Amino acid sequence: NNHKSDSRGALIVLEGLDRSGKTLQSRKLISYLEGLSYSVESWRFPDRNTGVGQMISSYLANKSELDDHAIHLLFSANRWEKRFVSMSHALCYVLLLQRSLMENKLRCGTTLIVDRYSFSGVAFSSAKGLDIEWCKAPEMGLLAPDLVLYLDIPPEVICSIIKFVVEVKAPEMGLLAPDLVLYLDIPPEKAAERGGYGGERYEQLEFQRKVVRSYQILHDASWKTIDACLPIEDVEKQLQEVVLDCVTTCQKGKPLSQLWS
Ligand code: Z5A
Repeated sequence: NNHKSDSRGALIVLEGLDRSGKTLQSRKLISYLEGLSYSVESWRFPDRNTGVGQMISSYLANKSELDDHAIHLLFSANRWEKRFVSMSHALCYVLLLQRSLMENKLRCGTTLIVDRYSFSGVAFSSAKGLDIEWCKAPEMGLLAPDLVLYLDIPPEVICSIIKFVVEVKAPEMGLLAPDLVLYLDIPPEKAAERGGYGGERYEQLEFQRKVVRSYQILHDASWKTIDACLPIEDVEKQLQEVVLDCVTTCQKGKPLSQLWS
């Protein structure tokens, strides 16, 4: 599927209230795209498998307490962790122009279906009363070093790397903006009727109503809203249509952009 040099995978995000069907529909989208022979991967936030993710998980399960600002920053850190490119050698790192794991995947032609992203971060924390601009800030661009040199290479190689880096354009530093945000729209009351609701910290009707209001503030014309109360197959069909369109556009070389830049 990856014929042109600037062809790439699409960054597709599913957002919505708890139990709106994001996980179910993410899985279905993955099977659908795989069936069409696209390279596709499923990501989700929070990623509970990392050290930061485990702290988040314990907080959500009411097993630990954290200041609202601190947990917001942990959710954000959980996304920044995905920028990390695990390389044992500085030369490889520099040759990849310090791209994040996410950017590398996209540029290698893999479409990412992401179950929740920065929009959840801002929607849930601002629903608690935190300032929305403060909530957006850690998603926009932490100061990152221009270059990290591992010290496991001979000095003469380091010199040639430094020369190389000075000559290449500085990479962008912020988190990537999705190519498509799919908002699975469901009234909080309906979501509460679905299986498994009520176990975690934020699964309370009154709070979920506030989250809806926060999502409404974040929502822009580029988002695609789907009625998540429709039968599963109908939601699936609508998602397939817009996702395929987006994947095709990205294959044609749509440039990547930074979130809220
Ligand atoms: N959070 C945050 O505060 N800051 C952040 O930065 C991030 C997240 C990223 C955990 O997220 C919490 O973290 C979340 C936001 C906050 N808190 N809340 N509330 P999570 O993603 O790990 O967990 P979740 O949102 O609670 O996901 P979920 O429970 O897995 O919901 P879902 O993925 O949207 O739904 P589902 O599992 O696909 O479906 C739920 C049920 O509904 C299931 O039985 C389905 O079969 C059924 N279903 C789905 N679609 C339909 C339709 N169309 N009709 C009927 N039944 C359906």
